[in-house]
Amino acid sequence: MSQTLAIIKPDAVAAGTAGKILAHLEAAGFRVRSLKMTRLTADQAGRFYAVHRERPFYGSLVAYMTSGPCIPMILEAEDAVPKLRETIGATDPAEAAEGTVRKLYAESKERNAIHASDSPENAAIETAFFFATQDRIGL
Ligand code: FUP
Repeated sequence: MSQTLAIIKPDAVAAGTAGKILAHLEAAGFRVRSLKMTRLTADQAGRFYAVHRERPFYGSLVAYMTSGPCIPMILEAEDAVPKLRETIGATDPAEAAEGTVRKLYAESKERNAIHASDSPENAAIETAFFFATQDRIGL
């Protein structure tokens, strides 16, 4: 078993679809190992998406990610990182496969309902970003 980090983003929390997304992830075979609701500060969102700092959408992305609460969680499954990327679908819901979380619940390429780590290395970094050691269940 392996773990990855997901975030149900502010658009989905505001739309009231967080529970449906959680049920979708569990039905897809993921176990929730830790979960909380938090509202990111601009500093936190900026650091989380630092890789995109030079991109034109960076300011807008940080504003969106701080616009309301989000739900970071640790998910566990076999090959959790690639499995979750497949389950959530492409960044832009217009390009996401049928039945994926983003196809079903995302509003737009920016307001796209969910984040998932893109590598085991980033999963470890992003998990530590949100969860203290004692809250990382099953590690
Ligand atoms: P993903 O790994 O699918 O979340 O996508 P990226 O790491 O490429 O992008 C991170 C976030 O930046 C996306 F979830 C939404 C935002 N983004 C935009 O708003 N516009 C873009 O053109 C690309 C990404």
